[in-house]
Amino acid sequence: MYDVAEIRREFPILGREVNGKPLVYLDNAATSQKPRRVIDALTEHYEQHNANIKRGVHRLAEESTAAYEEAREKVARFIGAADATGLVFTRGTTESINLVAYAWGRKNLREGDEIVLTESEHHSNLVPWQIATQATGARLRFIPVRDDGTLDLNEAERLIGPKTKLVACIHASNVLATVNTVGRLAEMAHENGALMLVDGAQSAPHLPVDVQELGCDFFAASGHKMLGPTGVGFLWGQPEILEEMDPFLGGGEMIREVHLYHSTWNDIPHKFEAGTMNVAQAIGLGAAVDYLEDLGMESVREHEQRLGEYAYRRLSEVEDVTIYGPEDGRTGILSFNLPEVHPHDLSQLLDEEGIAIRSGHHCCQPLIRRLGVAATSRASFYLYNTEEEVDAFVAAVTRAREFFGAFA
Ligand code: C6P
Repeated sequence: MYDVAEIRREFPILGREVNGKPLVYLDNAATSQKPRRVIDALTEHYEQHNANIKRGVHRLAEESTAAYEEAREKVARFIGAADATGLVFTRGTTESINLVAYAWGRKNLREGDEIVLTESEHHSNLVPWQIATQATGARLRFIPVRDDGTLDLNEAERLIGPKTKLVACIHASNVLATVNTVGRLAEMAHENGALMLVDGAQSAPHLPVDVQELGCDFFAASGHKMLGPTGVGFLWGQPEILEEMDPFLGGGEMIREVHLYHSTWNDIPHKFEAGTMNVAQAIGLGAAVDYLEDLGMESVREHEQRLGEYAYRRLSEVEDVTIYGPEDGRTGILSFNLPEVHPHDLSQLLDEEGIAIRSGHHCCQPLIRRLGVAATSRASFYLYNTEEEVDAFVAAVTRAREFFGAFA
């Protein structure tokens, strides 16, 4: 039984007030709040076990290393990986994609090769590929987004061909709330001998994910969006592909032997974990994954879908509102605009009522341009949000609409 009131009690921050009003936190696509269990895991690590990992043979080093490796196993299981050898801890989605763009891209891309992306990519799944293609002479192609916020798969069929070396796509959009059929794109990529990278920043926290079912070669996500601490995320890659890749960063622990003029590399995933990692944060992410698994990702998805549909319906009632993205199959994200209200002014006005939303281009400037606007307002829901919070949000938006409308 999914009990939101009980869930909310586990998130200390949800009990606070902002501007004298109960906090209504609707900026979950930017970062999620943290349950007591994750905060406790960090505290316990620092109070009881803290040591550098993979280096010492003393008790604390062994305990820290074991907890870190256990977190790796948990995250690998959470995304349906066959085992943890392909699971690399990073700082987050951005670093994970940069890792692939540098370590795989520089080795494998040549002039004439193509990387196929979509018009709806977050900057972190666009800029690294711009840098990689500029360095190698490969070029970028883009699958268009249709007016309803879904991908034009006919155009994808046309674009993905023998020159394609990699297809990279967001699983779920942080602006449009679309869930993309990345499994179909993976098939198209593989039919042409290309690899498939999935940006799971907005899917791993919200939907059941199985990398084997998706058929992708790389999957990237951020811990801080899925109840975990900031500073940690992961890249999962097919082990045999990771084996063939060059390292991304050089330094301690990613090596096997170091000589003055050359070095050899450690086994995966350690080859991609240079220097002291964010140990406590990885352990905290393990605790976050335990929490999500206890709730069940099917239940999380159902709750968010129900709440998202309710919010979509309620917000649609506001006069002249434009909501972006498809009507069906959405995640719990609502990007919208009101004719006389600048998104930043709306965010500020809502903040006065204790309601946190985001406004701007959401690090998706090409997509925002494609929508024909300069910015949008965005409310994003998570497993602890309620219908009462949706009502408070819609009431505040309605008041803002009337307030700004009076000056129009
Ligand atoms: N989107 C948002 O408010 P990092 O910063 O590495 O944890 O995640 C980057 C990222 C990559 N892909 C997608 C689809 C994302 O949504 C994000 C982060 C936040 O929408 C911050 S811009």
